[in-house]
Amino acid sequence: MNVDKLLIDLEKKHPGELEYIQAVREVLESIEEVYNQNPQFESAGIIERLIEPDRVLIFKVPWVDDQGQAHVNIGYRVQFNNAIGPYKGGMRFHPSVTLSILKFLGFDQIFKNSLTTLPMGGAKGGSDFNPKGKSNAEIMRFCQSFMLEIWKLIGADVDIPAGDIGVGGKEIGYMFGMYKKLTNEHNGVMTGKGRNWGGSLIRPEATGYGTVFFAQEMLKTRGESLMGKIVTVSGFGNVAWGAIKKATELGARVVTISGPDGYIYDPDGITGEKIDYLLELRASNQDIAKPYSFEFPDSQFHEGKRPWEVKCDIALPCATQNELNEGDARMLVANGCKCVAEGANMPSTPEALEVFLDNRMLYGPGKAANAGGVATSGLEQTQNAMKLSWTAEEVEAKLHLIMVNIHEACVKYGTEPDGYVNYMKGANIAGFMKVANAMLDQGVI
Ligand code: NDP
Ligand code: 2IT
Repeated sequence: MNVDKLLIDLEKKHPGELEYIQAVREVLESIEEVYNQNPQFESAGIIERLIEPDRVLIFKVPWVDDQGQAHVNIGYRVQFNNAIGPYKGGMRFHPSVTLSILKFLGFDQIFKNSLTTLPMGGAKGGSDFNPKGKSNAEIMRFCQSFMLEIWKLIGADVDIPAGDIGVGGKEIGYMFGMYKKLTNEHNGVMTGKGRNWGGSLIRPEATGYGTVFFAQEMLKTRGESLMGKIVTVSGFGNVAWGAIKKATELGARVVTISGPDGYIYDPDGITGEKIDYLLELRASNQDIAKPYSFEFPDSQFHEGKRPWEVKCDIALPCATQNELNEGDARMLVANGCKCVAEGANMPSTPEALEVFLDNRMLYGPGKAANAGGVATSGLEQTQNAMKLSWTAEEVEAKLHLIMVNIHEACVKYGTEPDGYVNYMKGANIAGFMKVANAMLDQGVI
């Protein structure tokens, strides 16, 4: 494999798709050595076939607001690869959504889903629709219009969407309702469903819990734990919320959260009633950081800034892609941070990654550290197929085991001659090998 040539060709075919190229580059650079040791991959064109999505659906989503005004957004579903199982991945509703962002997310999802050990291929979808400030009726009409296009492409054994930024239980409910109406089938076609109609317990918390379990495993390799550690978290969405809950339960103190408007530093720790207050703000689609600082005066709001300047032992980026750059990474190192576990997808820029690796930090890349969300989606599918539901304890125990196993796979493939574990390389190689071998078995299709 010639990484430079592959990337030049890809950029020519897809000009301006920066996030997609960034995600592909990281994987190609990690797997180059093992790929070249397996000539059967080259002759079967595995990498050329893997870096292009199987198909992309792009469509118009017309909807009407509460004043009777019509609007149009763009909708997408990127079905990337289904070698090891049906297409699986979330939906993102955010004004920043582009095809490039959904292609990077769908591409990374292939390897993440492979790491979970469950039979799931990679996909992603979404829209540039902004749910912020919209009424429930507007969100419902949008979700229904969106589903009117994608229902033909998805199915419980074909492609199983779920949540991501801007898509939680409410949006899944509205989309599922329309799917049910169109097909007359009530099945596991989406995950993240309500707990009364097929949703798994622990799914809302699962990504954040899994990220903390992954951090716990990384810390163990250096004889450490979360007890007494200071943790900085970015975002305050589904992922950040779960991470804060679990980190606090394991004895750490979480001192930051953030939104696009800035971050909150709360030296006493973000726990209990403070979390309830944040959830209320989120449920009403409001910004969270500034109101929090008014409600809890011992905290400080840092407008327009990111939380990586705060001294911490562990950093958990849980907001969005490229939210932690080289300068932020250097600041974390200078402040004594030893461990970064990514709840978000690709939150660290390539330059930031270099800083983490050069400084021999415990660095858990998103496709390993946030795989607990999709893994629990997989567990939801299993419960749907078996037509039963597991208790919260059962689901959490399975999630925990999956995260421990993902950590082990990263150690197996990512340990360098001096003993340092490059989890990024380990995750990419472990995820890739399974998919590549499945593609070999299934012929050139
Ligand atoms: P949510 O919509 O619940 O939360 C997103 C959070 O990030 C919010 O706090 C939001 O702030 C903030 N945010 C969003 N966009 C930006 C931006 N451009 N700049 C700064 N802050 C921003 O999404 P999730 O918690 O589900 O997702 C967070 C990350 O985790 C994403 O990278 C997602 O891909 C990843 N992920 C999600 C999984 C899941 O199961 N949901 C699974 C694995 C990974 P505000 O609300 O104020 O806009
Ligand atoms: O990025 C992700 O792994 C998700 N948004 C969750 C995907 C899923 O299918 O649960």
